[in-house]
Amino acid sequence: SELGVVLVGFSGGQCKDGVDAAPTALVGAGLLDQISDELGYTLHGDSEVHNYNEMRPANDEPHRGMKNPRSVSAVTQKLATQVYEQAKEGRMVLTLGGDHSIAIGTIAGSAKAIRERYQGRKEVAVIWVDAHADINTPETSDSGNVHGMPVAFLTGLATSNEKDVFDWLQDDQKISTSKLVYIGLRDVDRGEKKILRDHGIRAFSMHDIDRHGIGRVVEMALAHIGSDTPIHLSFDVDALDPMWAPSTGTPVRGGLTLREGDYIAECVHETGQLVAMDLVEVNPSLEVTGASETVRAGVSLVRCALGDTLL
Ligand code: DIR
Ligand code: MN
Ligand code: MN
Ligand code: MN
Repeated sequence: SELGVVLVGFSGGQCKDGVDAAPTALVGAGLLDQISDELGYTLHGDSEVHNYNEMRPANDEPHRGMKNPRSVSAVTQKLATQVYEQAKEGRMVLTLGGDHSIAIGTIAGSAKAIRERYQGRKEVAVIWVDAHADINTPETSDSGNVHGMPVAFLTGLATSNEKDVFDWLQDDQKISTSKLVYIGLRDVDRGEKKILRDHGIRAFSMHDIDRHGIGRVVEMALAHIGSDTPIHLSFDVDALDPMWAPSTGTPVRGGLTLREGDYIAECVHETGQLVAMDLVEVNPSLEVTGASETVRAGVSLVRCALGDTLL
């Protein structure tokens, strides 16, 4: 089958350098070669990493508390087009980030392409695997980092009319809160908890995984989405416990094992509904020990989502 590849060297959605080097590290670890040679995909799109940190406009003062708002807006607007162009060819799309702010673009691209593919009869669903909910509005955010806000913009819970600050995001690029499901949450801000509650958003925390086991949680998450809905899987590597993914900007203890992460990806693949995947927040420069533990985990997650089988 056909796979559109988007390689995003970008770190402007948060404050730590190095997350922009992840696509190069993942490709260097052989991920794309494995996807074509072992998993049999025909690759389209990027063969080189785009340095999106260079897109920074001259004036990028904070807006409503958001840091680098125009940079993130410009990058995600470009990504929305890139992902859309791949998806409209009927290809699955793999995006390697970069920080999680890039999902504003990738999911916008998927949402539009899927609406067009099914003439408005289907909407893309999103499975957001993360320690964090990333659903702060600019007003609820304590950090001002846009990587904590992508879901708010994508669902329309946050909007902007400011020129060059997400004013490009159209209704046909957005998703509905009823088609969103979280897995792995364990560090959710107070304002985010209220948003999740007020909008009845389906979320499986680490507590739910402890109670029901990963098998049942994935089953419930997929049941919520339904069997006829295309799925965009947005996987933040910090969903994994720092034991398996130490090199990430905001590690939180008590996370998924690598096997649990792989299991989620395998199950999403098995549905046959996967249309796009993001892998984000791998930061090779934060590696403490074991030079490529987090990169290896990332390679494994993507392979599983693309149909690598054990037997
Ligand atoms: C926090 C951290 N909720 C924020 N978010 C992170 O900045 O809004 N997301 N690290 O991955
Ligand atoms: Mn390109
Ligand atoms: Mn996170
Ligand atoms: Mn995230």
